[in-house]
Amino acid sequence: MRDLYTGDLLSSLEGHEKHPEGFHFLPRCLDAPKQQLLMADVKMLLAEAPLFQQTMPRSGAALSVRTSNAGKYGWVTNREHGYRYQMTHPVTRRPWPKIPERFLALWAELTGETQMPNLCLVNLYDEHAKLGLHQDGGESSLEAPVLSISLGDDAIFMVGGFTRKDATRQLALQSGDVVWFGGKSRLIFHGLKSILKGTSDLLQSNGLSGRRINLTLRRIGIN
Ligand code: MD3
Ligand code: FE
Repeated sequence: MRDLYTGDLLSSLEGHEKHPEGFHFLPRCLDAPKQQLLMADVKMLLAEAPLFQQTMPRSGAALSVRTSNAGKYGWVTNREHGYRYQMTHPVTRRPWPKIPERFLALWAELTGETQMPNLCLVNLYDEHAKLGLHQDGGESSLEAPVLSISLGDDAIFMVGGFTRKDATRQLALQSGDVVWFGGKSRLIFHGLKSILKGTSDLLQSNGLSGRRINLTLRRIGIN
């Protein structure tokens, strides 16, 4: 692991236009009609697997985002059991719904991967929601990329380096933006600083409370 913290990847993070190796930012990748189709899928998904409140390991503090999942696995956390992947919804105890076909088609088209993701995390942010600087779980397969779709209000995202202390730069994510990244860039610290309330009415016009939805597709390997 150590070698991931050194080398030219870090210096490549310093320029504002530059992104880390393996990091692809596709601004306005999805037009308004495509965003509406994705929202229709999200609504069906949430009807089957309602949003729930996650809590942090140990402290039990509530995350400000509400969450659901689709796919074979879901990412869940609570005070008692900490972060984990599990095959059932913690409230309904049912298996997660299938990942909508449209999400899979985007994954294949944009990443060129032939193997499909088995986890789709749905994060819903209200106007005050934030996500502190963190590194995504390194236990999942690092060969597969991660693809993230932003819908709704603009957000100020923070992209750091390979240690918590590294400087962060800000990336504005708008509705229809896609970020996908693989390789070492999977281990970069990142977080969500703020939601720019009222920059989109995509959620409201679809009858959803909250300001922004992020869909994250991953393929995790659980042995
Ligand atoms: C990683 N969610 O749930 S990942 C998470 O907007 C999470 O809800 C983000 O981080 C969200 O763990 C979406 C999008 C993303 C964007 C840029 C990154 C992840 C990144 C840059 C470096 C590393
Ligand atoms: Fe993350």
